[in-house]
Amino acid sequence: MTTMTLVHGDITRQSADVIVNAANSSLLGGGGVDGAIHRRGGPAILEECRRLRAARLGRGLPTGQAVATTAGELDARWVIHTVGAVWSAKEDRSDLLASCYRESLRLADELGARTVAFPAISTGVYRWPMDDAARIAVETVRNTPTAVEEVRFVLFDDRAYEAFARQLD
Ligand code: AR6
Repeated sequence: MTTMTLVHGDITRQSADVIVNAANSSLLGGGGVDGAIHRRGGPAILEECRRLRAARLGRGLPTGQAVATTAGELDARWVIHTVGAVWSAKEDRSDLLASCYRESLRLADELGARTVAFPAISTGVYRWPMDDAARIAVETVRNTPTAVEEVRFVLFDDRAYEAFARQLD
C-alpha cells in the first residue's frame, strides 16, 4: 500500500530515500527546484549528470523519462531527475507529465526505495496549470503499482499545497 502525504516547504530540506528533481533534458541544471537541488546537494550531482549524458544520453533525457544519480549532500540516497512537459494549450501533453511520475516510481522500485519526495513537476517554468498538474500527479501515483510505501508531495506555496490537498480529499 502506498500512502500519499503532503508537505509544505522546500524539497531540498526533506529526508527521503529519493528526492525527485523537475529537471530539463540537458540535465545540466536550471532554476526552480532544479537549481535548489544542485545548490544544496553540491557538485557530485552535476558530475554524475554529466557522466550520464556522456555515456548514454547524448541528446539529453527525453520528456517524461527519468534517471537516478547520487543525492550528494542532500538527506536522501538518490535524486531521480525527470523532465516535465512544457504546458501547451494546443496539444494534450498530460501523458508526458503522467510519465514523469510513472517512470520515477519505476526507477525508485528498481533502486529499492521506500520513500519518494516529489515536487509539483511542470508547474513553475513549464507553466502547467496547478489544479490540472495536481490531478495528474495524484491520479498517476494512485494508478501506478509500486512497492514505494510513501509518496510525499512537497509543495512550495499555499496555492500548490491547496491544489494537491483538494485532489487527496
Ligand atoms: N522545493 C519544492 N518546490 C519548489 C522548490 C523547492 N525548493 N523550488 C520551486 N518549487 P520548476 P518546472 C516549485 O520551475 O515547471 C528548471 O529551470 C515551484 O514553485 O522548478 O518543471 C529546470 O531546469 C513549482 O510549483 O519546474 C527546467 O528547465 C514547482 O516547484 C524547468 O525549470 C516546479 O517548478 C522545469 O520547469
